[in-house]
Amino acid sequence: MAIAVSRDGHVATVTMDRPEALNAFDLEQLEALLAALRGLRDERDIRCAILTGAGAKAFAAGADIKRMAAMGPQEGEAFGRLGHAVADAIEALPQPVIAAVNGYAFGGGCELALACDIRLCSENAVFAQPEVTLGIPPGWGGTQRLPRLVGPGLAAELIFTGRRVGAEEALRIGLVNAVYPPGGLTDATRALAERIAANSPRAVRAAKSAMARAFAGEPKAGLATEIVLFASAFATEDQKAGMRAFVEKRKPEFTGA
Ligand code: DAK
Repeated sequence: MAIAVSRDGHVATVTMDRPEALNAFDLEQLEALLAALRGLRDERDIRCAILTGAGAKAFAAGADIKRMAAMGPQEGEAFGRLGHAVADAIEALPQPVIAAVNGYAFGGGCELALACDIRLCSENAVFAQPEVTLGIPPGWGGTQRLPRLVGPGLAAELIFTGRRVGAEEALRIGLVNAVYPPGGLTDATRALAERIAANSPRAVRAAKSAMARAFAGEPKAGLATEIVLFASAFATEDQKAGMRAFVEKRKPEFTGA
């Protein structure tokens, strides 16, 4: 199963479970994740959710580049809309969502972590928005959510270069709230979730709902623009060149076509 959901008391844990591809998202996995999130929405007994990745290496290495390599603009747009729907579903869950980032969080993986309310990570976590190195811009909300979290200048540097951010830097720039040894992340995340779950669920939901207003209005227009720009990248030679190079394990040469 690509997505596993477990429940313990008032806490649900959603695990992206495709470790052989570092939990990269294909269409089926995204659909399963969306269904799992929508299922939690109506569970009154669940007061806090945790999103994490299976295995010791990755939270999620982003969208499945091997699948995306062959996509044209229409498929690209559909895939992008599904990724947006998942990120929106995380944000729209009435319960708080904590990302437990246990390794690589690249591209769409980083963007899903950005859509969570709180991010904790292990010392081996690595974050990146490497899309431009693949011939596409970020497409699941990174252009809107990363600047809000770390500030526009730093977000611009990270998105325009695609450079990797380790756990220590992630903590310093406010990308994560705390860093734990790899063996300690699960317990620490669980403890935080339980602390939240011990509070009034009604009050916590109301607080989350009110805080979402900080993300209403203009940023929604930004997200819509992002989908259109992302989809048009799938009509370019650079997208083909970037993704083909990843699949063939070599460096791409971009012409701008
Ligand atoms: N997709 C598919 N397969 C992936 C993958 C990915 N994103 N990441 C890793 N894998 C696969 C590798 O190909 C490899 O498979 P095999 O060769 O064994 O068959 C296996 O997972 C293990 O990976 P590595 O051998 O590469 O492991 P390493 O430890 O050497 O390196 C790495 C780990 C995370 C540094 C490396 O795997 C890597 O650079 N992966 C790519 C990460 C990346 O660039 N992610 C961003 C993807 S772009 C959309 C909007 C947004 C998006 C999509 C659509 N629309 C609006 C249409 C999202 C875009 C992205 O997320």
